[in-house]
Amino acid sequence: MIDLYYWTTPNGHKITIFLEEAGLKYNIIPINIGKGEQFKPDFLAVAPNNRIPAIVDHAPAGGGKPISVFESGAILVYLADKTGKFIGKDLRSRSETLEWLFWQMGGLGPMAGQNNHFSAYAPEKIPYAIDRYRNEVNRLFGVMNKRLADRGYLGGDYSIADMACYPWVLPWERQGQNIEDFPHLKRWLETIKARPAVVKAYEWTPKINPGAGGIRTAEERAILFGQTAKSIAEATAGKQ
Ligand SMILES: N[C@@H](CCC(=O)N[C@@H](CS)C(=O)NCC(=O)O)C(=O)O
Repeated sequence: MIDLYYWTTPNGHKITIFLEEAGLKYNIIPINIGKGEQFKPDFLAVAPNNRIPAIVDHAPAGGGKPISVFESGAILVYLADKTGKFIGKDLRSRSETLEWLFWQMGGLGPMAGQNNHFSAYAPEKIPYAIDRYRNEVNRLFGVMNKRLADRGYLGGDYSIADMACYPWVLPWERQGQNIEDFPHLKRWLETIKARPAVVKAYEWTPKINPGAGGIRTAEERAILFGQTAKSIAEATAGKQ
């Protein structure tokens, strides 16, 4: 059994997609990041970065005590290695999967996150920041579109690289993009959207976070934005 510390956000969806695709048994532990549950000591013990997702594998390969993993990319690699699924098997194809996985982790995810922040959440609408990140996401969509022009998936066969990118492409409208400008990316998006495991992964959202749709209240904003080392230390102390 795998414990998944989860919230209904793109980085959370990556892992439910994998777990559903691989047919692994898992137990969801909701971490409501709008309520500050990411600062609870039990969670920080497995996820020192106070961000979801994280997992604890109670039956690691080779036995022994449970293994905890934080960072969605590390979790996907861990689970792919554990199951032998959704990652290239030989040196060349494994490297290809990892290349696109790390491309997501270092590029698409952070840029789309900032794009969302400055266009939807920043109290001050700063055109330079909005343009900067919307353009960068546009460029990255173009990179994927080109990559997908002559192949079905980003990193070889359907893999953890696709699972990592999909939740960030799905909200393309919110990202200020027009999917019609990226026909190969659109075909890839529709193909993945139709996968039964992906449908099941997204069914957690209404169950766990009914009315999900972003950060709504002043309290949520105060918890999520403007975190510093000091504010985290205070929030953590308050939870002990
Ligand atoms: N690089 C991290 C990013 C994780 C991340 O940003 N998680 C967000 C939700 S998508 C979170 O937990 N936010 C809580 C907070 O900002 O306090 C990963 O890929 O796991």
